[in-house]
Amino acid sequence: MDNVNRRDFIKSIAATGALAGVPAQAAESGGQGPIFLSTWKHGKPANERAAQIFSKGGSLLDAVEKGINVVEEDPTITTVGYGGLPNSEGIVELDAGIMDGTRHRAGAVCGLRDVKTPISVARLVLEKTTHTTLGGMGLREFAEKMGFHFEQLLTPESLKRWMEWKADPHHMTYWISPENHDTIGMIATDGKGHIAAGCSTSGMAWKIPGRIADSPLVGCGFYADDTAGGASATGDGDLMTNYCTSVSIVHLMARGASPQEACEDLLRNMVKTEAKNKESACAVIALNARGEVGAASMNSGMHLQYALWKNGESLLLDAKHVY
Ligand code: SD4
Repeated sequence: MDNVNRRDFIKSIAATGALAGVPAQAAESGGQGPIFLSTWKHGKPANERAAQIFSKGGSLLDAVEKGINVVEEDPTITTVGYGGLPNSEGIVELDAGIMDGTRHRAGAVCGLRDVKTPISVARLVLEKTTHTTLGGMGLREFAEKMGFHFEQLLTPESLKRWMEWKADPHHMTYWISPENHDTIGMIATDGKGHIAAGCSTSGMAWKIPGRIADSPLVGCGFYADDTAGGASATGDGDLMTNYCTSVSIVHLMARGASPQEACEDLLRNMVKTEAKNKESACAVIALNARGEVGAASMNSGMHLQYALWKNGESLLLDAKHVY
């Protein structure tokens, strides 16, 4: 049976219920192995850990969580977790979220202080509560109850950078415009039709305390749905939140777009609504259960590298820019 006929055949028996309980995309995937797709260079070790966890029998969510932990725990990465640059008061505030595309459920944490691994706290919001997103004092108490240790997240390097920023009389603030980026976003498929996604960030350096952007918001920084695929976003989250970036990409895929088409369409739509978005620092990645990958940045000023783990190979690739 050639590929097209095989797909039609699978669709037709799926429609009759003969494959009840098996996602149509799983049937179509041809049983390829797991795939891990992450943002930026640090996505490579994250994917490698995720693949290792999965190969040892961990779930897809375990893989995404533990993969993202690698980046969160690395003090040399100044945009995620421990060592992330702080807010304007010199306090590190972390955002993270994780979503299970099978249960269609997420867990997320906003502005978490003193815990190195916010994605793991988000995972427990998903697994241990009927809530989706926690923030404020209640989040701190939840993390404590779950056994997380509070520790100083500033490293000598991030403290030095904050003090330099603070001492500069002309320093940039978020009452004006943005600075750094490099969030970790990860999307995974098990090759059998299941999708999971996660995202973790320290947000924009020197942000106004309490600022929450796209990364911990379901449908903005991350989204996963077994029936269509998953997506994640990196860059100017204050802007992208207004476009519900990740869910918009997944909905485009649900209507038939490939992950690459969906990523590019989303970025083009942002420019259709507001021409100056062409200059913005926005980038997205997407994956469907057939193992097709998409990655794009808005313009050549934002050069997105993304990491792909597939068939035992761990690659770092350059995303296309739309403008
Ligand atoms: C934020 N979107 O807090 C995040 C930052 C980011 O790559 O993704 N940087 O706005």
